[in-house]
Amino acid sequence: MVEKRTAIYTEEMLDSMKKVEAAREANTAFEPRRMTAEEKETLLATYHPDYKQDEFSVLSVGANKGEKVPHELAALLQAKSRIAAGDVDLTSPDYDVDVLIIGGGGAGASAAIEADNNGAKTMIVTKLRIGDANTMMAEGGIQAADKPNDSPAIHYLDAFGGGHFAAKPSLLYRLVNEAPDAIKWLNDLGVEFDKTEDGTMVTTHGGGTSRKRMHAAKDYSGAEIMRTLRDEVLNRGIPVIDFTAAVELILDDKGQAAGAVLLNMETKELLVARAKTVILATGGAGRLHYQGFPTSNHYGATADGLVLGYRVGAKLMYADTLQYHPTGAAFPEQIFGALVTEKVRSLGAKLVNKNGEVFMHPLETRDVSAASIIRECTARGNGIETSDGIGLWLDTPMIEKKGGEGTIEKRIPAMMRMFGKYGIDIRKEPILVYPTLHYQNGGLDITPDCMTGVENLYAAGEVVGGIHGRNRLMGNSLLDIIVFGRNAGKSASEKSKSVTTGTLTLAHIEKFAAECAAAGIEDDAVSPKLLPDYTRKVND
Ligand code: MEZ
Repeated sequence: MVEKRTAIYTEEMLDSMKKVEAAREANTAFEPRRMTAEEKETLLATYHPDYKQDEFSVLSVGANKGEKVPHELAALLQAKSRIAAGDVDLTSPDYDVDVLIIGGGGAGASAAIEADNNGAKTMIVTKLRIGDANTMMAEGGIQAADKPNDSPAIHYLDAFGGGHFAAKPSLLYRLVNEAPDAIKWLNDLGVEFDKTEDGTMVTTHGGGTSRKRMHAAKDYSGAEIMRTLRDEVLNRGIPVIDFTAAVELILDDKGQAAGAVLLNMETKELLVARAKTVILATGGAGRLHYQGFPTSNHYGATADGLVLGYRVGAKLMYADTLQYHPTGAAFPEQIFGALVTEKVRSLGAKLVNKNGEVFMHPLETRDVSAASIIRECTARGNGIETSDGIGLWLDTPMIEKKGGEGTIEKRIPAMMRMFGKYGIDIRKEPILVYPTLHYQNGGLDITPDCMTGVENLYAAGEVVGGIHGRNRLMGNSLLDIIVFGRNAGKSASEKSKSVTTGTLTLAHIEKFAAECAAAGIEDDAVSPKLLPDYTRKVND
């Protein structure tokens, strides 16, 4: 097999693959030990990107003044607005709704469905199209403790420990307790979860889970969930304004959130949406490429909601902690950084270094796994060079040795197709992986009812921080977008029934700019970023 692949692999790769093949039988049977708590702490402090102090800036203004966030995020949080208050006429809004939802991913769609159920006049605005979101990219599954040997309490303990005991207890409590109902809700809406012939949901382990509670739709669970939610939103006739970004929140003269200034991404026209309540569901920040990492995120993941919320006074929680998914594709270059689902390891593939040695338990939590891979490639010199950097083997043929022929095609067909396009048959050959920027653990600080510190401003999904603490377990993100998306829709629509909106104002723009100037910030950068910039600079 290896000999046939000389066209795409380097000599070093081919030599190393021979060692991996030779060790496969023994490696499949080998049960690596788990690291001790002390070993994990030392490993993280030395190799995890969150611990590199020189990659962070201390904020000089705003609700989190004095706290550190990645340089790239600090620049956006403390940048100028894209607009001036006089650019729009706030007295004659283009849209007038009860609940304005900013973001068209899984959290935004779930919020819209529940707000609609509650009789609210609801509208989604999204800078790309509904479903262009990290939800769509999620692969391995969604957690819920709904099997007889499991319980929300056990789910809580797994997630709390995995997040370094830092999760906001009230949020995590809500996440795990409402998980079984979230699965039922999705199933009833039409999500095609993997089931056995008698209709029982198939569940697997993820890193850091003590029970098999990962529910999946093969390895495109997020796409299947997003398809279902999008259909439901559209079938209900909830208005969705595509290609329209929120560039500034609007407050009223009582300091309550009261709408947003929108930018038509095609015509560049500015529009005003007035709303009794606003839900931020703008997702993550992978396209900021913190520390130069590639990302598994969708094109629009540029931290917009953090910027919008921060500028009107909302507080962030744990904005200094990111998730680097241990297994991003490291080769070939066409899929550099793309997600290789953790389910590959759940099904039995182990991480193997260039000498064919298994160097860690495959289901350590993500931060520990990522740091372990980085150590193996850097300090230990056991990585394999690629055109874009370095990687290690994820020995996918082990899956069929363990689970039998056909397991890969049946359980992870999208992985098989993604690598197959480049001539790599993951049933027969291992694949090269390296950590990729996957998720922001931090974000807006909310109550269990999804309220931020700004009256009538709610948030749900990846834009929120604190649910998972300082590290998230696999499958708890698809879960949080459903649980907190639904809650945001219910809370914001209920609140909208008693809101009287005052006079609209954008006075916060000047106030924030004055604070920045007083702090000596003179950069001309504007935010939110909206889209990443991949244009080559002259001299590149
Ligand atoms: O929760 C996730 O991030 C997830 C399911 C990713 C994956 O590895 O598939």
